[in-house]
Amino acid sequence: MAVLALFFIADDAIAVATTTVNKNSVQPVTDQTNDSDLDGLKNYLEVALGTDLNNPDTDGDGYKDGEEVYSGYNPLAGNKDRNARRHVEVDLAKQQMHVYFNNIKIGSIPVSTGMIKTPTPKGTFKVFAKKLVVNYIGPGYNFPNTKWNLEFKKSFYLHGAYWHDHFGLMPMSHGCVNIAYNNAEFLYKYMDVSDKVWVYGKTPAGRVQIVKN
Ligand SMILES: [Ca+2]
Ligand SMILES: [Ca+2]
Repeated sequence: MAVLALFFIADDAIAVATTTVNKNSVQPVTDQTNDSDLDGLKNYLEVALGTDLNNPDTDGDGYKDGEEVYSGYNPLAGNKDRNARRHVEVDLAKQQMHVYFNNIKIGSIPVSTGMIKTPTPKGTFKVFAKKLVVNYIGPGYNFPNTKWNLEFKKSFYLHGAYWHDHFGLMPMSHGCVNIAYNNAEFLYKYMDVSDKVWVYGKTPAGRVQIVKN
């Protein structure tokens, strides 16, 4: 009974506190979903990246903080400055790609990597070429006019894939990292030549068991 009473007191305290909070006030930064200034950048990311929680355009350059970060631009520098550290990490075991801005994870993208016999190379690489369209043709496959290609090792790309939808589920490729077109377009615009690509983990033989981070 004593424990129950404590819970009731705690609940009452929370109820009082929430009713006195102004709707426009900043929510706790531990909230992973809130975006107080509606600029497309969550509060906890604004704190981590040093932008203003209550100003949608911290550097006053006409572009919202969220727009800038998710396009790879520096939200603190103005004038479409791309001076920032962008990188991606590909977790083969989970078939997920994590996207980082100044070493803060800003999102994850489900991917489909190389199969066991044609694995995606592991290690640290840099994007060295951006190609809008590539024709992928080889033994047993022919995927012409493939959009959004980022080459990170000779003949190995992060790229859009229109011929399947097994992203986040299982390896399907001959070594490249397959991405849904909308995500591949985002990534193509986000990453610059010389941005880092880190590939790690063990390629699953079939479907992945865990798809969450
Ligand atoms: Ca925000
Ligand atoms: Ca701005």
